[in-house]
Amino acid sequence: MNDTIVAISTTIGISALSIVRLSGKDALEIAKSITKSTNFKPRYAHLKYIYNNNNNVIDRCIVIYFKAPYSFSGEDIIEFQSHGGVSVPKNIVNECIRLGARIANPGEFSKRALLNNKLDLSTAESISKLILSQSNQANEILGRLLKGDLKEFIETFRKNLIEILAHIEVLIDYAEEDLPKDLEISIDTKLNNAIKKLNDIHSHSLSMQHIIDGHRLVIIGRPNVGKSSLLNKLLLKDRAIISNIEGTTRDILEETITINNQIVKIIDTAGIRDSNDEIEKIGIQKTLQYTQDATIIIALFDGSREFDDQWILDILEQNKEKIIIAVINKNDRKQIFNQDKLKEYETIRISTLDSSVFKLRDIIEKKINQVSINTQEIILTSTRQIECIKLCIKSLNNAKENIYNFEIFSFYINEALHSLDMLTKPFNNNEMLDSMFSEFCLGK
Ligand SMILES: Nc1nc2c(ncn2[C@@H]2O[C@H](COP(=O)(O)OP(=O)(O)OP(=O)(O)O)[C@@H](O)[C@H]2O)c(=O)[nH]1
Ligand SMILES: [Mg+2]
Repeated sequence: MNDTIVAISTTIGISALSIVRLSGKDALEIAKSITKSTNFKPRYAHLKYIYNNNNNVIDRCIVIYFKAPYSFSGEDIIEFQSHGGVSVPKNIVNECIRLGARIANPGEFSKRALLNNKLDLSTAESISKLILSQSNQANEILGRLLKGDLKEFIETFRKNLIEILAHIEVLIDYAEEDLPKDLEISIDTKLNNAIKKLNDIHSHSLSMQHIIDGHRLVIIGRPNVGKSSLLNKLLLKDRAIISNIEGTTRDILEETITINNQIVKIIDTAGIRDSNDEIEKIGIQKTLQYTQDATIIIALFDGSREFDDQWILDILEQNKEKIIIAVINKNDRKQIFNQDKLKEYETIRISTLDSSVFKLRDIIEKKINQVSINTQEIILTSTRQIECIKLCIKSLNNAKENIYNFEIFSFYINEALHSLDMLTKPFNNNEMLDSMFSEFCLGK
């Protein structure tokens, strides 16, 4: 963290403006050197020429100096608001490097902000998701987290646990049979409420994951029913190989489309049948796995064949809580498929050879819109956060079972507090932080 880092924080391409960020102990000196000026008042917009090594002007831009520790990273930061395009911001970066800065790693500004206590871990994760978010709802949910709602919730929750610990300290002087009944009940109630609250956040987060990361729509069916043809038609491009040979798709194909401002990941799978082919068997296993993780299942049937799809109905039976749409394909041919078997599910007949697929798209849109979204509840945005909360719940449950054994009880409450701390506070595991921040984009 002793060196000075630089990166272009905006997308490289034709645009009116670009932002180059420089952070670290030499930031101000570098800025003075490439602007040939000494006068930088913190938090003021200065209009300056930028010079290269040959004394030629590269650009005229706004330069803002954020003096440490009052900056995003907690270090001295210089922000160059240059003209856009490719060469101007790149040249500014090159000049900074010539004067001693090095190019920043992805997420390195945020990592420094975290290590300088300018940002907590949960907010940093929200920012990274916010940058990737494509739907209005995701934007709203993540915006709340950006405000620090999760951090605030954790702090209050932490205080409550510490209060419980304090109560236990009082109880230590009592023999078990002399425990004041009301105190015991109050601790039990507090613990139950705490566990319930965390369980609610946990399940709400899982159910809202598709808003942040996109709905997962899986197409399942017997071989040859037209799954890959449907994928291509929904994508409006020839992505998957299609043939009348059964077992054409063996691996999972995943592509993303946007329906009504929401991300939908469409997953084409290997046809499900009894197969002796080892590779196909692995493909079928994967199909079952992907079906479990999906939020929407399209079960595809061939209308021009007799019903022979009991396997598919069994899978649907096991996934009843999901959005299921039964689609009978090849409607352009003579229909002999018995639709009665599907009466439990919303059913539509289509042909991937004509525009009826767009009616299916409308149904998908309607179903997505029906999913109720509560943007007011706090949610956890990463698997890491979910794991911390799961550990915390486990410790609290253990504490509850040991309410009469004060030492063990306080051990588990402390363990729960530690899991909460892991959610927001930096910890000494550089490798872990590096891998987390590497998922950020450059310049953030
Ligand atoms: N007549 C007709 N043929 C179709 C229709 N949809 C797909 N097909 C044909 O059905 C055959 C199988 O299509 P695919 O899309 O490869 O089927 P799949 O379900 O992906 O098959 P696997 O990958 O083997 O599981 C191809 O010959 C397609 O041209 C349709 O609506 N009408
Ligand atoms: Mg296929």
